[in-house]
Amino acid sequence: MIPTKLKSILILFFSFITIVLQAQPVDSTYVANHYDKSSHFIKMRDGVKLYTIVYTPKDKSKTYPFLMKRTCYNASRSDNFNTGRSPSPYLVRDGYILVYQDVRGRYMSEGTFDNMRPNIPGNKKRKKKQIDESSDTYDTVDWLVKNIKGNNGKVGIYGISYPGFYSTAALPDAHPALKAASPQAPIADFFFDDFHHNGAFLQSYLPAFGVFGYQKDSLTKERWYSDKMARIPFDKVADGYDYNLELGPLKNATEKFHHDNFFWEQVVEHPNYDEFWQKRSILPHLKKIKPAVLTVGGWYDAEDLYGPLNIYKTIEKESPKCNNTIVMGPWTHGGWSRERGQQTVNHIYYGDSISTFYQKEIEFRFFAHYLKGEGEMTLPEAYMFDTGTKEWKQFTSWPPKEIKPTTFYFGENGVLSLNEPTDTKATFEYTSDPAHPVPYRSTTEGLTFTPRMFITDDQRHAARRPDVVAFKTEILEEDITIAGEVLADLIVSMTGTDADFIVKLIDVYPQDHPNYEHNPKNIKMGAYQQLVRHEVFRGRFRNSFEKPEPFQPNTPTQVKVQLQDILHTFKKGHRIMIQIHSTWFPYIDRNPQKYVPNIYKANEEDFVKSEIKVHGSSAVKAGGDLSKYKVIRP
Ligand code: PG9
Repeated sequence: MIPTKLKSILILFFSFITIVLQAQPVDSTYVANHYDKSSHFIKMRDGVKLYTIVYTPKDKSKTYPFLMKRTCYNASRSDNFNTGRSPSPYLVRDGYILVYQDVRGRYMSEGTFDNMRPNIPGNKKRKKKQIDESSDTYDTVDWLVKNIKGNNGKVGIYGISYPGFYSTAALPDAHPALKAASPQAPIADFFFDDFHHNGAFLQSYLPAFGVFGYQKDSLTKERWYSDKMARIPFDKVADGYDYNLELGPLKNATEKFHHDNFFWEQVVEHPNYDEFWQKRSILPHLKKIKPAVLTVGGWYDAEDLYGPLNIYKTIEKESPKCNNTIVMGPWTHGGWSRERGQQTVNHIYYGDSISTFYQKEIEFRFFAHYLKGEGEMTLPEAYMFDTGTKEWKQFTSWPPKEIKPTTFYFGENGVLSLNEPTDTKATFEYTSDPAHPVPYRSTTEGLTFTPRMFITDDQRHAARRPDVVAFKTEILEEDITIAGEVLADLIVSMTGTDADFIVKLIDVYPQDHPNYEHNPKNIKMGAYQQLVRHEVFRGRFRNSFEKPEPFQPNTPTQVKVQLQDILHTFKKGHRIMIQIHSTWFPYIDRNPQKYVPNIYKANEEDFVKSEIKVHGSSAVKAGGDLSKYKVIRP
């Protein structure tokens, strides 16, 4: 009989050993001891050579599948293992042939770079030496399986963010050896992902254009962005709100930062969803997909949330025979690739070792099954984390068919009601002034490369402004879970001829809510108004993203704002809040509110105040599959 005290010590010891073995990061020493590194210039069908790094396991007693990442962020940086830019420690330790490739026109590869290079449908490209990311992946896979010794003839591709797009672009007309793909936080369409949301420009992305707007300009193995980034005074600006307001209209940014940037010029010259953007969306090409697909995203990903949700849904609809799974967890952009122990977003705590769970129990099993034939494939259709109850849930479909939409109505005195209002003639008014825009952060923030931590911010700073209308439910007497899409079906009118509409879904904590245990900034959680989901819609695109239209002054007009999906339980004792306003700065650029053909070229005098009304017949539909609500999409 083991004495209790000794038993506790033994349990503690073996738990520690388990944690150490599990979490043991993979560093360059491990890689050097277990893998041989080689580099190659692989010739594509048009003769362009792409720089490709290959790590093959030293243990030659068996064959291995490939795990490949194609990137515009410098393949050589991926050498730096354990930084989230390489496969998880579990995959590296299990043994794969690891491949990293600079995409065409980037770093060590030849050719010309093109953002979200348009896919050329059909696999006849070979004969005409036509190229796209699908054909470059096909030619790379073909070369790898024929030239790298010790492979088992199967290839997996993965990548986060832009590499997530390249993982998705590999799917149309995929090489037969490509058996599994994991697009993670993938970009699907630059008019709805990253720096555009429904036609509005995310001014908080302004610096990021320094990375994507130059060809081989000083892009070196050591530095992943161009010298032009030095134009952005990151270290000299403490308050991004004031700095961007003083910058004035976006045309000043062109002169100040991006006058020689080919991508910025393309953004400025294509303010509408024209053929330039449409042909760069990967969604129309996700038909007859053969590889298994594991799409991964973060509910708090401020960069690419549209991408994972819409890639999964499009494959589900257009390629019903594809083994297609989606995972959405409580992460910011790419957060699942890093394990910090406590999973927090800002100061909201979601649990411990959530990334490890995903890496070991989901991603590892996906690749082992499809590339090594190991283990049963028992992953659910949708593995989704409820950001309210803070637990994983599994669904047989996403959006879940079993969840019926809940409709909220805007009532008098800011009441958000489940009951249709009797007086739909009520209006809720505010004066929107581009010279005094609603701050998007509740704290002061400098210049950002991309927006990130605002996504769970307290929204009380906005709720108290006269240019924000806020509606909230009574204190909930029971939990309400919203799972799926959210649509704000607004009826609005204005004195101006253009406007943006920001819609926010907010979880209002009770006054006596305890503070979180893991809360380094010592944020008080009583009465906190936590942002759950937001979206911005540039009203000129209400009937078509390709053909914008001005508003007729003082004329009630419908504007449908689709917010990206959520899985959030609003707990008993909390309230649900909706906020609506028309500026959110510098997260998004300011709408002049006087209709101009191209806001990127607007002048200071174009910016005018506007008296805006939200009409009582507006409503928000939340949860389930709202596809039957005909949101105007191209
Ligand atoms: N989706 C991310 C991004 C794209 C464009 C500009 C800035 C960021 C990314 O690829 O990291």
